[in-house]
Amino acid sequence: MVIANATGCSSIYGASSPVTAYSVPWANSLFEDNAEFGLGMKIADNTVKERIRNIIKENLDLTGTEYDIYFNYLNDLSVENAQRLYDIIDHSLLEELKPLKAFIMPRTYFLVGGDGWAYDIGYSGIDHVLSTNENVNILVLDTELYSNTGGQVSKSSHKGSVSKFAYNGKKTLKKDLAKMALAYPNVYVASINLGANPMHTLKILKEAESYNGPSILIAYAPCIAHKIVEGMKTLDEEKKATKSGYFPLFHYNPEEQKFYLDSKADFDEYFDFLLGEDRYRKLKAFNKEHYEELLQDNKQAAVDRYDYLNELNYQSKQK
Ligand SMILES: Cc1ncc(C[n+]2csc(CCOP(=O)(O)OP(=O)(O)O)c2C)c(N)n1
Repeated sequence: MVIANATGCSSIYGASSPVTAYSVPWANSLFEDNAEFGLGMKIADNTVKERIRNIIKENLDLTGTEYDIYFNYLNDLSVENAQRLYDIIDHSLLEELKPLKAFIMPRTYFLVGGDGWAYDIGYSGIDHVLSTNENVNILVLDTELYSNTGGQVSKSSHKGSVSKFAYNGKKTLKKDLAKMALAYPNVYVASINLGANPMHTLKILKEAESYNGPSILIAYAPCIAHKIVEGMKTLDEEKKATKSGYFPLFHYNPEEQKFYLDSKADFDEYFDFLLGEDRYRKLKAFNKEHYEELLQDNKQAAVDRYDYLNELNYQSKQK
């Protein structure tokens, strides 16, 4: 596995040199081009793998008793076939292959970053990656604001949320990134939330990783800038976000061309969830005139979103 990380909390807290939370090859480029950065890594890997295949094809007659190992690698780049080749490469007669040893195994690419990256500044790169058929996985850690620079409003922020540059509450609705990604029939799209459903998160991560094409996973992520009234009990807060219908779980698998809505929603708990965080609770003080209307619109958008997801789920079942 290789990670391309956009600048943000995942890179700053996750990899503050000389310590790093990442135990896999990891690199950070810029906030504005992380999708392109990760796609470039994948294309470079494809190119070297193509060279490996060409070397093998041209020299199959030199492989002797190990012919099957080379031949199987050409036919199917599974982990098992790659491992067999990897294990014998040090004594291979194909000298040209030896310097390419590190590229023999298949690799999983994850392009990771926040919503400031994915919804805003780096969106055109994300869109480009989704338009290709490359096997890369995009993981969006959705805090619904620019966390690492202190909590500025982003296109992912909800209507009525208070943040920097939106002290009176955001005037417009949250951008529906999943809906935009669903416009590409070849893209695996999912909404996940660890605290709400850990097994679902795990299943989706595995399924997206094994899908041979682009995937985008939008993961709910509580943030210190949300000012959760009960403190940073993040797993509890995640649970509430999904249970109240604020952050529904779903996935679309292009292999089956099926959409699944994976969570229920109890909208009676919606305002309890909102008012459990100062980013919504403080709106009354900052915007006496419009706070009720903004928060009502926020809830209505959640109800409409859930209805839309439910409809997709229903249509999928009819197929
Ligand atoms: C082009 C550019 N603009 C601004 C910055 C400063 N900057 C670094 S991290 C960041 C916020 C990242 O927010 P987000 O993508 O939502 O990630 P989070 O910190 O929430 O995980 C900003 C604005 C930058 N690095 N590059």
